[in-house]
Amino acid sequence: MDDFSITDFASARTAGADALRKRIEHHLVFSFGKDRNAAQLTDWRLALSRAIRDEVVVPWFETTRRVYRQDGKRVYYLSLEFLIGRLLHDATVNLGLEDKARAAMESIGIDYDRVVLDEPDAALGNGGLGRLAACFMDSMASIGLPAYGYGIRYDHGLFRQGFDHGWQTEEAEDWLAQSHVFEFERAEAAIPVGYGGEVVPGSGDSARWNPAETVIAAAYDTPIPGWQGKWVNTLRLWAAQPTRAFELSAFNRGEHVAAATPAILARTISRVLYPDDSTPQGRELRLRQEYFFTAASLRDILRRFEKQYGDLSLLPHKVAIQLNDTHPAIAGPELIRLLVDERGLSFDAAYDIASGCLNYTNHTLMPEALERWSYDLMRHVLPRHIGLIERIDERHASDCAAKGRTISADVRAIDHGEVRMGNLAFIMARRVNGVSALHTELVKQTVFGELNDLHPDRVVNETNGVTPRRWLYSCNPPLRTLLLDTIGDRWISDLEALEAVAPYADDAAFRERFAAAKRDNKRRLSDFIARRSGVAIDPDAMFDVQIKRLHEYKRQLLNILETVALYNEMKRNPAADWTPRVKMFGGKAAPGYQMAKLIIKLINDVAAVVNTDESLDGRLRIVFPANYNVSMAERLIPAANLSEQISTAGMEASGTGNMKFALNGALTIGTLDGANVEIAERVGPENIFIFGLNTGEVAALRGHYNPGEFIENSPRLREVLGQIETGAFSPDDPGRFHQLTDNLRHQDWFMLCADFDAYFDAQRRVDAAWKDPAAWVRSAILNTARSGWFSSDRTIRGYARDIWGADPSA
Ligand code: 26Q
Repeated sequence: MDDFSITDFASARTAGADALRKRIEHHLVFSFGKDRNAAQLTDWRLALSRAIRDEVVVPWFETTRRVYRQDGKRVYYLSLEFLIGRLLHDATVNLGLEDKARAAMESIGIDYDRVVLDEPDAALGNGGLGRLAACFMDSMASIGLPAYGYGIRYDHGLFRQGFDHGWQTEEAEDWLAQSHVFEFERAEAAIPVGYGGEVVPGSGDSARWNPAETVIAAAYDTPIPGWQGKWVNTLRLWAAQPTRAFELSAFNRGEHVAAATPAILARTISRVLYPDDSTPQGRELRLRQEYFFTAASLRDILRRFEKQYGDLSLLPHKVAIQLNDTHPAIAGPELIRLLVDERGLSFDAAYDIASGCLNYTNHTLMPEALERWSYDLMRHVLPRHIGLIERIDERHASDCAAKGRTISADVRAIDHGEVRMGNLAFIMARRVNGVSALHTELVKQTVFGELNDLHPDRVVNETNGVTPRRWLYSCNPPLRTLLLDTIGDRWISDLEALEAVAPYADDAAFRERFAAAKRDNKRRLSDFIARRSGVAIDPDAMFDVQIKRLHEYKRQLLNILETVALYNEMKRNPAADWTPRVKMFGGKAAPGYQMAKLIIKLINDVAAVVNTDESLDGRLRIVFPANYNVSMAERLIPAANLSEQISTAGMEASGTGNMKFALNGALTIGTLDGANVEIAERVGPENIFIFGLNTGEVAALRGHYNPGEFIENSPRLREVLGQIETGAFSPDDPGRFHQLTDNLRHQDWFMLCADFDAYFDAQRRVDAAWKDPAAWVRSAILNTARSGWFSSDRTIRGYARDIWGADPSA
């Protein structure tokens, strides 16, 4: 069939704002059944979103046809998290429809910006790993790579955070309440996924698995248009549904609840995103989630492959699968299972094919985040897979033996009654990558040291990046305009072109415009904070921002301790010329993570004291707006002057917030950790504030670390700990924070005490630098100019070249 004239539909991209307006009104009435006069803001948003979605469909079809014709390698990105945030503005911008959408909405009498802000965030992730997946989706479409994202369509994304007297509260998030207007339900693409049951040996290597239960994975597709809308990829998210077999007999007996129970249990699988809580509760559900989306995705991938090609040995030439951390690592045994049990291949042939397709990205070296499953749980939930994992382990051992290498228990996928997903992922991967240069070295030297020795070409580095479309063009209109005026628009699709603004750092007029753009953003943020938190802040103060998941290794605690020390100095010496600062915090603690929740309470308690202390003249403010998410990051980052990246060296795999801040002209105060190292190399030591122990020093100190010595030698730290311990910030409950302070005094795994003085001194260097506004702005401009390398377009080209062997078309 030809294009049945879909292209005859008037496209708003070629027609005027009028055509778009008509399409919006059409959707309001015919898609949502609303009368113009009764329509609320949300109705208009839904109608506009549908009109924008319409514009994606034709290029989406065209992309699909091109990919089919080009006959190249397809890339599949499997991730338990996609933290995509709001979609409407992103899609509008990428399609080049922003001006028309504004005009169309204005002619209707509605403010486009209000419409955009009405959209709830799709918070289908916890943090960096999920946001990276979202940036990658944008980049893969923008450089024209045939790619599919696969994940779970959670009913409830990451919880909504509130504060009750400074304590974190959690409420279910409900992003689907008003329907997800960008998606297309694909009822025909549903896939059954089995659990439990028994395994009957078959002929050769094959077996027949008779699962005890089956759930249906229902497909929902969200088109992802790249920059300028020329290429549109698909994000396919799976929702769990019961099989059609309705419990009719139970229902007819009047047992209505019993009849409904299996359906409820089936749907549980895609009910909620698991926060990184590392508690045993719900471990089985998490394993079921991992298998659910991995199994559905692999079947889908094979189906698409077999529609076009017959010969399964071609699979590694046509399919590259990226495992975003170990969460989909069951893909190894599952792909082998499909090839052996359902396609009749031998185990060895299947192993070779599967390990030619799979790749694994490691995002953390923290022992508690490395996934392990008990052997018994795995056997209970996935009885066929446990046997295959044993065979994978044996095959790997015998391959090593054949090369004259003996292996230790450390590299086994199964050991001590546990399945180690990191080793399984590594063994089955063609390539394994770290997410920054430093982290990649640590991957090779520490957790995967022996595996790296056995397979020295397997580990590669692909330093993370961020999409410039969302993290500069969309979130920072004043700076966008200045850049367009000054150096044109190449940077939007080739971020390293920002280098061309570096010479303007010495141009006083440009510096003034750069500073004005920052001030604009700060003023807008100040209004938002006043509305949200009721705290008045001075837009001319330094905005010092730490936004990220609450975690001990990220050391928000170090930041608040330093804030107290600064407060003490200001009180002791009120007449001094203190740099006015607003300390901003944002982030959620996993619901089961008591220490992290206590740190939130401490920050809020300190804020209550500092913000009401009149003697400071408002020169120090602490704000912690609740419910930090992608949309809040889009407000905070463009307004930041100082970016806090202060993890214990060796613990932050990369960081990506650090890149967003630098790109938007904030200076970093940070340790030599993760991608901070590479940021420092690029922006230059004079444009960044580095402090504290480095990775080698942390490792050397670890064996004989005694935080008491550091406390003893730091009068400031001693004073701060004493205040917290005697209830200076919690007079109603002086012992409230003893867990935090006891830990610092006697254990301090994250070495806050060791880094405290260096951090305090670095902050004073920051204060001093702020006193020379021209020099500060110069540094800020150079941060922007030299951050172009941190585009996720560059990262994705690296993956395509070094890992996937796939060709971008642009
Ligand atoms: C593991 C086991 C059981 C339950 C949950 C988990 C789990 C869930 C989420 C473990 C880790 C995560 C998320 C990790 C994450 O976001 N890592 C971040 O990834 C970014 C992208 O590479 C890096 O920039 C950050 O440094 C890293 O912390």
